[in-house]
Amino acid sequence: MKLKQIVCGALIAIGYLTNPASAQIKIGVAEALTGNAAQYGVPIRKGFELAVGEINASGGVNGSKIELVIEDEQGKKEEGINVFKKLIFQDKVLMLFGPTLSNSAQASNPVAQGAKIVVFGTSNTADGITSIGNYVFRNSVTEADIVPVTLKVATQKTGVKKVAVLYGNDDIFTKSGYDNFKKALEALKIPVTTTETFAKGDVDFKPQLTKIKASNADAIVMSALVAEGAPAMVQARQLGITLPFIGGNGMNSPKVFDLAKDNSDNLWVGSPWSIENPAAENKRFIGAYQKAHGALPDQFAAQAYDAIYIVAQALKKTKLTGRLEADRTALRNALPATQYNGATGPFKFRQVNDKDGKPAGYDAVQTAIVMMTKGSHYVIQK
Ligand code: 1QQ
Repeated sequence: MKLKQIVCGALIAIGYLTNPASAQIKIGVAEALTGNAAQYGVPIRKGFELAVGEINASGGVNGSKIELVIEDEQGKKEEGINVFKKLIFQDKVLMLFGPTLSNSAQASNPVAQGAKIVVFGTSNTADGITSIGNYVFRNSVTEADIVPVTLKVATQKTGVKKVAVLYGNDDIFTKSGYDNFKKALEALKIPVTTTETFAKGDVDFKPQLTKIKASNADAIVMSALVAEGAPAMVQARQLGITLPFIGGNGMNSPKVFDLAKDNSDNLWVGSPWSIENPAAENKRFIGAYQKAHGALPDQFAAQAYDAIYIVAQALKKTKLTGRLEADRTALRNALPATQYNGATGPFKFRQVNDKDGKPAGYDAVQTAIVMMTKGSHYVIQK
């Protein structure tokens, strides 16, 4: 009896114990599990669950199991803010993963920064997300880092001399992709024949594509989410436009193959992750994912999977006390130095500045792989 009390008391004292009986580390997940952005959010969830399952099966982190508290933020800013508040203040999670879209992250991440709790994006690639503050992290490589590499390889390989640009002008991510493509095109001295825009939810891209066709471009640079980008590819082919598409993170999803089917070839993207990367860590991940979920993973699942392991590494070095505020800050302080070699290859963090030039959050440092779609596969282009 006495021993039992002592053991129980010790457990409460030594761990961040949301559930003293099993010593769990509660982590909040806010991702788009319904709506158009679920095309990214569902694989993200599966990647998290796979990694947590593996870690817990091998004894957890310093003896504590990880528990995910999962919420659907629906790819909407307001829902992002709502579920962040629920996870932070009601569920009292140690840290947060999410949200799926940069558009939502820009609205919800200030809530996490204000509450001094780590918010870790695994799929946000727009400029400015980690400048929100020093509790904001991501392992998704930014458009600013990937777009110049994709553009360089794609234009060199295809001999492209001038391009047309098509982008969504009402989303933080698609606008940021556009800004970065524009910069990279200027750096490579590639002229733009015409710049066309669309909005979220649009279904008819033929007016823009007709102008693009008449502009005599050699390729179409497109910053889009897959819900609009895939139908734009289909309609381009219907208009007899056979030009290469060069895209950003939004087009690096096998959903392109489901939506654009036979019209999905000749799309160029870049990412640190490729299903064709034969590294042992990646092969192990792909095999485990296939076994767990009965389907092949995508980049979004891979980044989510690695993110859990990055946090687990940091947690191993963190002395959790059971005092929520102190533990949230201790995890934040352990993260920046964490390095990891997982499914997406060698990874480390790089600190960025806020808009006043003061040190803020952390971006990913990783190497981009450029790929082109062929026969419903992303094929590495060396
Ligand atoms: C962002 C993205 C999307 C394409 C993926 C979820 O990169 O919103 O930042």
